[in-house]
Amino acid sequence: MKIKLLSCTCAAAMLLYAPVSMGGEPVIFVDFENGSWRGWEVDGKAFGEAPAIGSKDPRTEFPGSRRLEGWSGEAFASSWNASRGDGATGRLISPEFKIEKPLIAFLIAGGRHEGLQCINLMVDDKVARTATGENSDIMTESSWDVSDLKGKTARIEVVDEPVEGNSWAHIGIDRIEFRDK
Ligand SMILES: [Ca+2]
Repeated sequence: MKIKLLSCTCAAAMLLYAPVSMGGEPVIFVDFENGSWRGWEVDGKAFGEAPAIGSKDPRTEFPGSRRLEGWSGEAFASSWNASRGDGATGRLISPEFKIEKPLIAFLIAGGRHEGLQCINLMVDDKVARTATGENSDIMTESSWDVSDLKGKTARIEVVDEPVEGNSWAHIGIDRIEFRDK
């Protein structure tokens, strides 16, 4: 009887604890680990037929022995094009989602070209948040506070548009997730 009571107490405690724990965990929106653009709309040639996979993918190698680094897992989005380099352009458009958590975090690398080489949060077909790389090929984490957009339907666009001179005209993105903090 004592044991039974104990197990009931534990079960009750877990039931109370579990929703809090799960509610606080980051939700991965996309990490590209399935190796496809499934669910995403892909325009142009820059991002290729599928996400880049691993350090041997030609989309990690830039002139002057520079390499893309810092992605999460194996696969990631890179607009450096193996044959056209910085000259290729294109856009990745995510499926729609509802904003439920106050932060959207992601890994980003590439050029600092506002509106041209960027990741955008689109709400009501307008750019609600945007971010660029820092002229670096090392992916670093960035995030948007979207607490004021809770309940809105949104999508994410990863943009590679022409840049004069083709300097730093590429972007890398990985692991977009929704977080509480
Ligand atoms: Ca990844």
